[in-house]
Amino acid sequence: MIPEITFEEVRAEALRLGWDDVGITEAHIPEDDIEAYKTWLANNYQGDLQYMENHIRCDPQQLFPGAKTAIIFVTHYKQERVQFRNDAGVVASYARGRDYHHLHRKRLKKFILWLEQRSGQSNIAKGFSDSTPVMEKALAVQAGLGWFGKNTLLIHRRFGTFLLLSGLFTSLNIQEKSLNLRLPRCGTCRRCLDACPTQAFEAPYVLNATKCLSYHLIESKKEIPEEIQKKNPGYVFGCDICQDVCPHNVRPKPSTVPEFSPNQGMGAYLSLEDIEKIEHNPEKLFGTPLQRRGATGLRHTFETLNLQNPNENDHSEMKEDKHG
Ligand code: B12
Ligand code: SF4
Ligand code: SF4
Repeated sequence: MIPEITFEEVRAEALRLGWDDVGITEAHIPEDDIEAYKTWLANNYQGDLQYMENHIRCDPQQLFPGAKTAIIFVTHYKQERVQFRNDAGVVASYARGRDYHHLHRKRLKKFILWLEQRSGQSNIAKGFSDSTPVMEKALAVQAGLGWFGKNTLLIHRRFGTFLLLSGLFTSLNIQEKSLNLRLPRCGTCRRCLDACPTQAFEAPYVLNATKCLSYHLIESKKEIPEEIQKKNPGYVFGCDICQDVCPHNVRPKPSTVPEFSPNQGMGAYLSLEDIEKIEHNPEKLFGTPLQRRGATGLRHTFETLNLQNPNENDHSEMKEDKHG
C-alpha cells in the first residue's frame, strides 16, 4: 500500500529545497483557461512562438499518462528597481543573475527523489518549469497560489507577481489539496494596461505577445519591428513595466536568493562595452538567461535602443492603496 502523503509534508520539503510556496491540485486544466487559450491562438497572439500551438499544454494526461495530481511551486525573485540610463540598456529583473531553469531543474530532481522515497514508488512524476507544454499559471490559480492579474501574470497574495513557476505531475493521488479562492485582485486598477509602452494588452487579461517587448527582446529571432523599437524605453532584454507599476508588488521585499542577485550574472545594465566584452568571451553568458539571446542578439537589440531621453517613460510612481 502507498502511504498517505500530507500537504504539510509536501510543503515542508518544498520549503526545505528553497521554494517560497507550494500548492496541490488536480492534474487538470480548467475549461475557462482552455477556452481562453484557444481564442488567443485563433487571434494569432502567439506570433512566431510555435511551441505555444502545442495543445498538449491543456492535457496533462498526454504529457504524463496517469497524472492525478499537480504540485505547483513558487519562486520569488523580486530585485531592486533600477532607472533607465543613457549609456546602457536595462535587463529585466528575473534575468540579472543565474538562469532559473537550472535552479528549478535541480530542485525538481531532488523533490521527485524525495517523493519516490516517501511513496516507495518509482517513475511517479514529471517535472516542468516554463519550457514544457503546461499551462502553469492556470494550474497555479487552481492550486490556490494566487489570481490572474490583468497583466496576465499570477499575483501571489504574499509575493505579488515577481515570481517564477515550476511544478510536477504525479500519478500519486495526494488527497489533501490546497484551496482555490479564485478571487480577482485587480478591482478597477488598470495601471499595467495603461503603462505598457507598446500597448500589448488587447484587453484586460489578454496579451498579444507579438506586441510585447519580452517577445521581441527575448524570444523572437526576427528583426525588431520599427514601431516596437521606437516604443522601447530602454530595455535590452525582457521588460518589467507591467509588474513595476502593479500595487501588489510594493510590499514584497526583494529576494535574497543568491542565484537572482545581479552580481551572480550579467547584472541590471548592459552597455556597448559590456556587449563587446561578451563578444570576445561568449562564455560570460553561460548559465544566465541572456545566453538565450546570445551576443549577436544583444548587440542587435542594443543598436535599436534610443537612449537619449532615458527616464521619459519612467513608471516609478506606484502606490499600494489605489487599486480598486
Ligand atoms: C508564452 C509565454 C510568454 C509570452 C506570452 C505571454 C503571455 N501572457 O501569454 C511572452 C514572451 C510575451 C512572455 C513574457 C513574459 N513572461 Co512569460 N511565459 C510564457 C509561457 C511559456 C506560456 C504562457 C501562456 O500560456 N500563454 C497563453 C495565454 C492564452 O495565456 P495567458 O496570457 O496567461 O492568459 C490567461 C489568463 O489571462 C486567463 N484569462 C483570460 N481571460 C480572462 C478573464 C478573467 C476575468 C480572468 C480572471 C482570467 C482570464 O486565461 C488565459 C489562459 O490561462 C509561460 C510558461 C508556461 N509554460 O506556462 C511563461 C510565464 C507566463 N512567463 C513568465 C514571465 C516571468 C514573463 C515575463 C515577466 C518575463 C520578462 N520580465 O520579460 C514577461 C511578462 C509579460 C506578461 N505580462 O505576461 C512567468 C510568469 C510568472 C507569473 N507571475 O505569472 C511564466 C509562468 C514562466 C515561469 N515558469 O515562471 N511570456
Ligand atoms: S512586459 Fe513590457 S511590453 Fe510586455 S506587456 Fe508587460 S509592459 Fe508591455
Ligand atoms: S497593475 Fe493593477 S490591473 Fe495590473 S495586475 Fe496589478 S493590480 Fe491588476
